[in-house]
Amino acid sequence: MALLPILEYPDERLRTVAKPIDHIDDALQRLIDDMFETMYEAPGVGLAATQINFHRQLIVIDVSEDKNAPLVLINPRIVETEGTETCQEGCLSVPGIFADVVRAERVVVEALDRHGELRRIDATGLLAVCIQHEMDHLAGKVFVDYLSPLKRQLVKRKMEKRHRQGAPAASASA
Ligand code: GNR
Ligand code: NI
Repeated sequence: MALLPILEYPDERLRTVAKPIDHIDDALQRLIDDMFETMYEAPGVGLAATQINFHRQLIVIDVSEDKNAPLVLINPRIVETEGTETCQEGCLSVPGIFADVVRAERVVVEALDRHGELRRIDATGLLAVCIQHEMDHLAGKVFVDYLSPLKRQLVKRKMEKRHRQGAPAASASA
């Protein structure tokens, strides 16, 4: 197992649109394990492959209290949404920044699990928020894209200053 470096905003590689995964092999299983290790260590409740500079449709999530409910989503597709909800979000690629984002309150998602089995997940609460946040990453989007241009500029300056000062990647400053 290994900890993977997490790309930080405004890194242009976070804008890459992920391609579907066409076969699940041993190398992918190892990558999934490394993504979980990286996510748990951060700590975070989700991690999209985009954030570790792997541009395929792969997400790991665990929103459980005890960190014992790992969820793998390969080639996820939202098949139903309902309502809206505002949640304060953070992101491992934008450490130390938190802001309200409006998203669907409920999403139904179809995705392959790590064994290639098609799963249907009916999500509300933090899981629904997290799935939408991670699927945005796969589409090259970051949650600060939902902020006003002024606030986003402020976040960009903060992050660039942080990088100039040589902050280690993925170390939260909150
Ligand atoms: O760890 C995370 N917490 C979180 C909190 C509110 C809304 C979304 C998230 S996802 C984030 C991890 C991350 O950056 N995933 O891409
Ligand atoms: Ni994120």
